[in-house]
Formats: sequence, C-alpha cells, structure tokens
Amino acid sequence: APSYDYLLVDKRGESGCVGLVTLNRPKALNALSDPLMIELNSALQTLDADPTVAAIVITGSDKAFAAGADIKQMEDQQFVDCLKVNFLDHWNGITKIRKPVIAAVNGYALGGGCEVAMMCDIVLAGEKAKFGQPEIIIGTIPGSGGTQRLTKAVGKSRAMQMCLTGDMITAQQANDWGLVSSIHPPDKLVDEAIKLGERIATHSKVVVAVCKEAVNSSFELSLGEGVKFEKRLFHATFALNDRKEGMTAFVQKRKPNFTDT
Ligand code: CO8
Repeated sequence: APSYDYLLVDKRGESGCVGLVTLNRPKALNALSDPLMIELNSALQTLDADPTVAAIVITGSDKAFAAGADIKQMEDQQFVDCLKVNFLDHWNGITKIRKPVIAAVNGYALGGGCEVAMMCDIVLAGEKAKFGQPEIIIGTIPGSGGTQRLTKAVGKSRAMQMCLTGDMITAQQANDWGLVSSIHPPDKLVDEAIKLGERIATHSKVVVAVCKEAVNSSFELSLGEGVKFEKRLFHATFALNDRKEGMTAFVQKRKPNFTDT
C-alpha cells in the first residue's frame, strides 16, 4: 500500500468496505498545502478504484478537520503565480470520485477545510465542530467553491453573513441550517460515519454510483434537464443485473445478493 506524509489511510467496517482517510498534519491544524491535497486526491483515487471499498470517510483530528488553505504557502504568492499553475485547480479532485464520500468533521472546518467538507456527499459533525469561511479576514475570498456550495447548502442570507463576516458557526447551527446531516459526540463521530458507509455498502455499488451522479447533477442542471437526466439514469438501471436481483429479492421476501453488475 502507498504511504503518505500527510494522511493516514485505512480500511474499516465489515470486510473493510469503508475507506478511511485521516488528514494528518497536526502541526498546522491540517492546513491544506499543495502536497497534502495531491496526496488526498491520490488516496481517494486509489480507494475509488478498489472493488472491495463501497464508501469513503474523510476525517481530521479532534481539534481540526482542516483550518483552510495553507496561509504560509500563499503569503508571498503573486497573481501571476496563481495564474501560471491555475492555483488550487486540482482541489476539486474530490468531486470526481464516484463512490460516496462522507466528511466526518470534528473541530475546525475553515476556509478550504469547509470547502473540502462541502465537496463531500454527506457531512457529519462532532458536537464541537466549527464551520466558517474566514478568507475575508485575511484579505481574500473563498476560492474553492465556498461562495457557491455554501449558498446552495444554507441559502443566500446565511452564506453572505458567513462569507462577509468570516465568523464561524457551531455544529448546532450547521445542523439547523442543513450544512450537515447530523451531530454526534466527538469520540463517536468517525464510527458513526463508518456505520453510514457500511449501510451504503449493503447496496449495489454501481447503482450507488448512478444515484450519486443523479443527485449531484441537480447542482448543475435546470429542474427540467435534471429530471430528464434522472429518468434516463433510472431507465439505465434496468440494464443491470442488480436491478433485477433487487426486485426479485423483494418479491421472494429475501435479502438481495448484489454482484455490482
Ligand atoms: N495555514 C497555515 N498554517 C495554519 C493555518 C492555515 N490555514 N491554520 C493554522 N495554522 C497553523 C498556525 O500558524 C500555527 O502554527 P505555528 O504553531 O507554527 O504558529 C498552528 O497551525 C496552530 O494554529 P494556532 O496557534 O492559530 O491555533 P489556535 O487554536 O490558536 O487557533 C484557528 C485555531 C482559529 C483555526 C486559527 O489557527 C486560524 O484562524 N487559522 C486560519 C484559519 C483561516 O483563515 N483559514 C482560511 C485560509 S484561506 C483559505 O482556506 C482559502 C481556500 C481557497 C483559497 C483559494 C485561493 C485562490
């Protein structure tokens, strides 16, 4: 297995069906440097390609999921440096992963850390988690989807307030606003995320991937186009053995035996 400088990668859950990626740069509160993000993309791609893995959990430490892009790396950077390498373009690698990705956020999810959490498919929070887009405080703005995904998640007024003040919100607020789907005691959070991954793992992996694609298309398409696309994907499941198996198992009152075909 590949080894990483800034990540711990493990397989958990029944038969190792859930990939667990732990951001591990404790000295900088998991600040998301270029090398860290390159490793994260690579670890996610490896787990995405692993046929035994059904879902992936990304977590950080108790203190920080991730405290944002690396400010020390950016301090002396010029516009032309950003332009030349299309700075942070590779961050959206997470959104190319076809298996469900669950963020388990304990501690700070700030700036790029909040953006990474929002690129995941499901976000679970520990009771002490804090979310924020503090870029405005350091003279910039969110650069990896913060102004877009946060607005879609919590609405304009709340997103504006967060982006314009830079103030953090609590796990409770994030839950009330729909940014996360549930809150857990900090020491139970990762286990809960893995349980959720295991639950998803009981389904057909191909159908899960199709379902994820359909939900995500709602962010890109008009309602009419989205519903049309969904309908065709729904029809497409009828080409799968797992669609037939799922319905036959229901009719025969037994558990389905999915083969991911
Ligand atoms: N980058 C680099 N180092 C960091 C970062 C960061 N984002 N966050 C924390 N660290 C480092 C600190 O410098 C410190 O290091 P050292 O011990 O060497 O001084 C160490 O981590 C511990 O941090 P603190 O001492 O500050 O810990 P506290 O518990 O006192 O405070 C906070 C914790 C509140 C999280 C505080 O560290 C903080 O405010 N961090 C910065 C948060 C922030 O502003 N994040 C947004 C960054 S910008 C961003 O993410 C933009 C993303 C997209 C950019 C697109 C550009 C094109």
